[in-house]
Amino acid sequence: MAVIRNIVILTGAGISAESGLKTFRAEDGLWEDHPVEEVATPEGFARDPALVQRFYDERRANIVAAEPNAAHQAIGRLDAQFGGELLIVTQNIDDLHERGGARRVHHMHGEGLSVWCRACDVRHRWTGTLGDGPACPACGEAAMRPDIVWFGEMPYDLDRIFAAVAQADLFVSIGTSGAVYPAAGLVAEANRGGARTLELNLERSAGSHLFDETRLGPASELVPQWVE
Ligand code: BV8
Repeated sequence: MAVIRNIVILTGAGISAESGLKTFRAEDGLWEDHPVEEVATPEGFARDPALVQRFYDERRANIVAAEPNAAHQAIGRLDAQFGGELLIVTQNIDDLHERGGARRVHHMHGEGLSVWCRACDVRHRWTGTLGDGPACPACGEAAMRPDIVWFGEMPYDLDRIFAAVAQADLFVSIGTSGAVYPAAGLVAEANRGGARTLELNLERSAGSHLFDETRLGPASELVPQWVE
């Protein structure tokens, strides 16, 4: 077995499903409640900011009320024990990885508990609501938006993420449908870099054919089994 010095983990909504947070594409998915173009695009925000603020206010309240599950905790233990390079890239906007003990986490699509002032560009940790347009604590303007990467916006840390994937010995994808790019393109980058690729998911995803191995089941069972 080759020595594993460098691991990249990519997670999606499926890892937080057992913590009670909705995924996007299940039948009760978030997108069904609100058409994507209404709530997860800059155009939607410009058209109806109050609707979009309410949508993320609801998500923020759900995040605060949720608890990390056995999958988040297993990754937290891995982060504490693994002496090599580890990057946990999450598409999720919840903070359950951090509350599960993980430290080396990158939120490539932003964070539900972070808000961003469009007037002074300062970001703030925020667990309350934005629906009534509160003033920015830094500049006093009522110009705060969710610190979320919407469709058509540039994901965060892409250079750092692609560089880590290119160097990875092991790339593990957990709980994602592989529906959205550039996140869904990372496994192809990992294969190009010579990494071993493993998918842990409830069902086969759009990218399953690109993985060396796919294990099917709930993350709360598969992830602790893989970490131990
Ligand atoms: C961009 C934040 C320009 C919002 C999200 C080609 C290349 C580049 C871009 C594109 C391209 N083609 C199209 C595009 C545009 C677009 C895109 O990909 N569209 C899709 C619809 C075709 N991409 C973008 O706009 C991106 N930006 O392109 O900028 C650019 C790009 C590169 C370089 C230069 C410029 C930005 C996209 C980010 C949008 N924001 N989230 C919010 O959270 O409200 S996307 C959102 O959906 C997630 O963050 C995630 O990324 C994505 C997929 O969701 P998943 O997390 O996978 O969840 P899903 O419900 O789909 O699946 C859950 C899975 O879990 C399932 O497989 C299920 O079986 C499994 N599961 C369920 N329960 C469990 C489980 N598994 C284990 N255990 C369980 N218990």
